[in-house]
Amino acid sequence: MSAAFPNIPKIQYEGPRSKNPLAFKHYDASAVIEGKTLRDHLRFSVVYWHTMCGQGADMFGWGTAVRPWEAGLSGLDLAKARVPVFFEICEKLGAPYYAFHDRDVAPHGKDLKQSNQWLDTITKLLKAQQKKTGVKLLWGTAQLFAHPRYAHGAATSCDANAFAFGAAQVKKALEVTHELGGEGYTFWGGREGYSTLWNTNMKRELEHLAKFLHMAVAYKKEIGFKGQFYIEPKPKEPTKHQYDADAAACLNFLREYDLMDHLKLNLETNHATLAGHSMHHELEVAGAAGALGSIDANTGDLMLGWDTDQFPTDIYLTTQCMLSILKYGGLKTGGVNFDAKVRRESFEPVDLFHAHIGGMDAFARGLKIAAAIRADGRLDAFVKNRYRTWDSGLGKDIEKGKVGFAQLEAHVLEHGDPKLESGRQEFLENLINEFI
Ligand code: XLS
Ligand code: NI
Ligand code: NI
Repeated sequence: MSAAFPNIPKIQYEGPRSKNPLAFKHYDASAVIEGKTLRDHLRFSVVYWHTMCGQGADMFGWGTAVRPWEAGLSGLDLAKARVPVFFEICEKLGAPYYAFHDRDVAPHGKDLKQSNQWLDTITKLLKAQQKKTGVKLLWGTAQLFAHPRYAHGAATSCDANAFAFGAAQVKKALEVTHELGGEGYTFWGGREGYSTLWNTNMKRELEHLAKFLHMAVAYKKEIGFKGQFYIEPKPKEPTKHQYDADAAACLNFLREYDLMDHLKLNLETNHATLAGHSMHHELEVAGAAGALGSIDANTGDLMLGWDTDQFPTDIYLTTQCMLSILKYGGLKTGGVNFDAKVRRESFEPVDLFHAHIGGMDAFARGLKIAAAIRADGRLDAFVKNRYRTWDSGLGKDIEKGKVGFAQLEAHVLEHGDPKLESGRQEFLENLINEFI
């Protein structure tokens, strides 16, 4: 098959002075920062769903995307035609990973059996392309939200038969992810939530979700899949309340149902925004709990209240992401996964390249800036100094559990008020701007 992008070369690093839109200005894959290449720090991943299946449709209009490789094709033939094109994109971008849902690589069949057969057909093609290009699978997942059978959710459906269908789909998706050497598997609760509490038994639904995940853990073990499981928080859309609302809610759920050892978090920027948090906050919540697994790198629009899945280009955002990621020891099995789509107005194939190049460069800059801030040391030193009363004497005794209220009262009676010090927010914001 001829290449889908004959006029687009392999994207090269040309440095910050380059004016070539099809070149990296900052992402020099083999450059080394803090002892690791940019390639290994960032572990970029391209998603199959937006990249190959996104047509630019929204609720007011049908698709705009012009995709020459799709002309005249549908069903399984279309699914087959997309595979080499997708890998050409990953290869030309030099992205080492990809991610997919079962039902975006292969179509829905008339029943589970046919869907599984079609998925097997495409899995063979994916495997061959992985081998040919060296692109690897970051994570797989099952699409448990598009089909009408999941109108009430999958693992949290009111109907045990829908739960069963979801389980069967995840079983197959796990097998395929394993077969393709996936380094992880993600659970995003597409419709695991409610639209109205009038018809919902929340406690029962949460218990079912936990059961579902425990079954997945058991099956993972059974087939010998060693990849990392992730849960991806999102507060709303499509339901008005999703049980996996944000990092803290996910951690609480994992702890309550004894799943902490089995899942880490896959955090998505736009979902953090919808939850009323910054991505930085979500990263710190997950990192502090030792559960920072992977990120879905995108961005929302603060003027819009839905998951716009835009490509990340904000250097403050990528700097914060990389500061937290470096602080918690870097991405291990996870990656910087572009769960992002080009705008409806950006309907040409080349826009897919501009979008990914921009995201990769933004993260490369974020990484360089974060590393420079760390090397400089002033930010860390400020924070360390801010907490110095905890490093010795009274603070240390409190942290060690050596004193109680009575001793603290005696301390106050002797020493009186604490001496107030400025938090220096503006000073620190200026300090960060030195690096950006
Ligand atoms: C949707 C989610 C989804 C997951 C994978 O908002 O971000 O794309 O990442 O199911
Ligand atoms: Ni996502
Ligand atoms: Ni999303």
